[in-house]
Amino acid sequence: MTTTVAAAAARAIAAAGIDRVFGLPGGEVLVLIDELRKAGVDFVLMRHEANAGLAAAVYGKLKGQAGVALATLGPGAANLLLPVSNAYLDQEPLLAITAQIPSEFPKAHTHQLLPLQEIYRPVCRYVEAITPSNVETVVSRALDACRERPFAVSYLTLSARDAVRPLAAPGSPPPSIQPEHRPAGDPRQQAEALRARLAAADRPLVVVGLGVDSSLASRLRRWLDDWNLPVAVTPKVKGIVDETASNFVGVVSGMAADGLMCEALEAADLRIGFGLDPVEVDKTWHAELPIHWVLDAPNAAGLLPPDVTPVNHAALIDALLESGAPPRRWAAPFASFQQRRLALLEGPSRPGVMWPGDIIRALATALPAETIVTTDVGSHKYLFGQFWPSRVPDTFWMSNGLSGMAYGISAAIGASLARPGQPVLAAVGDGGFSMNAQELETAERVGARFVTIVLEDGSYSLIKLAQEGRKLEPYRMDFNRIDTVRMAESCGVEALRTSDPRQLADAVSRAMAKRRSLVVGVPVHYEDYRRMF
Ligand SMILES: Cc1ncc(C[n+]2csc(CCOP(=O)(O)OP(=O)(O)O)c2C)c(N)n1
Repeated sequence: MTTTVAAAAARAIAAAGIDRVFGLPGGEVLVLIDELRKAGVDFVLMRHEANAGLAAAVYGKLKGQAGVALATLGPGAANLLLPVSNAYLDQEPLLAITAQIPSEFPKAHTHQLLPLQEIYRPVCRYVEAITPSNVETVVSRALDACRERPFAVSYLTLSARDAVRPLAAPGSPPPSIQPEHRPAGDPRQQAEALRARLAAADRPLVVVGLGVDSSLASRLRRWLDDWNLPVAVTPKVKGIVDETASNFVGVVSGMAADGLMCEALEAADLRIGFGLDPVEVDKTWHAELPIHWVLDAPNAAGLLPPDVTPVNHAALIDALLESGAPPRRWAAPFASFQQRRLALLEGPSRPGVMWPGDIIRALATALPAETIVTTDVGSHKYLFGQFWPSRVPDTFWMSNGLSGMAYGISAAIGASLARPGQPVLAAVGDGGFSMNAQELETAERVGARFVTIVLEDGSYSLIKLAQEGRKLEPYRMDFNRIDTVRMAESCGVEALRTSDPRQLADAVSRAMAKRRSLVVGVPVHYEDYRRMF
């Protein structure tokens, strides 16, 4: 039997070890979905392409592969642009595949025709059409391109006509694309230079960012702990160090307590940007304060600060550990910042709502350290980003480079499918929840089990606080409440509402123990967030 282009593409995806593709179909991708099925690749049917792409990227990264998302042409491809943009800025390996109008169609055929490759190209490392003559190489090249650090997005189109054509003799192979790398310097020399700078510093602060691979966590922790170095992280690498350890200073990059974190950064007399990527930073301190950059690849958009020689992170940490005793002892130079940070979790309780700090404390007590936490974007993201005590690598997921709402539930689906034995918690606002709560039905159907906490304040609270901060008239930031509990129940998920921290902790523990999904509506007052920002 002749092999079709769709069959060859599906086999290439399966041969790369990919067992799930996330998407939403159109008639133009039916043949590819069928070939994926035959090749043993499950199609995770979702209710919006954006959610499919977000789930795919988390799934892929947790499995150590590229995530793969599939959508139809035109509207499906337009919807898929959001997670592609997210993976581009948050540096997650993602292969996006969509249909496209066959190139041989008459020029006058403009129905659903968008210049997809041109639209996707600025945010993708690799963009190609799958054709009968390149399918044998183009899929694996696209997968390789997005898995090269810094991770990126590849985008392939396949027309419904090409999908059913037999393979043709290979033409000239599509180019393989590698990101440009400046050669790394000598790790021993770089370690010596860093030692010398640390020896001269009274208040050094290591800021670990998105550019550090989580596989380095144990070596990184050994260096930081052996030398008792104060450390801060950005949200995308929460868990790479133990945030309950005594040398942990806090989370920098626009979360709660950001003013305090900016003060700490200014108080440091040596800032070591270890894999720090300014894509996560919503202020300009990364360009204004001197930073000793320790980067092993360019940052988002291919940027590397001028005059910075890349390092190999693993080799540098090894060289530091082998370089002997710490160059100096530091006696908790950020202790007052650490105390002030934790004090922000304390606050008054109001009747009928839960103080945000109590939500964190109740959940942190109820859930084991290996719990994977995902968030949406809003005030609750600032809360969890700063105060959720991450202890294990790869257990915290938020959209931060792009900072797009409605990430949490999709990310939880991807995480739960990738790590079925691990507890997963999605913390979302009621605004974001109403953008994609329907994916709770997807989760139930595909066996993704997780607990969702919906912080209910009847508003886009982060933007409402910004409106107040700018002394603008209160205008159009509140919405009528949708009943979270009934919405969850209509998707087949148990749900309850509580403003009692103990009841929250008990309900979450019970659901996790039974491996059942649960949605908990937690009323909060938007003004309480202001005390923590
Ligand atoms: C897709 C998208 N649209 C708009 C925004 C701007 N935005 C950031 S936070 C926010 C409010 C989110 O409200 P909600 O989900 O209820 O969370 P809360 O701030 O109340 O915790 C908005 C509108 C965004 N980041 N992403």
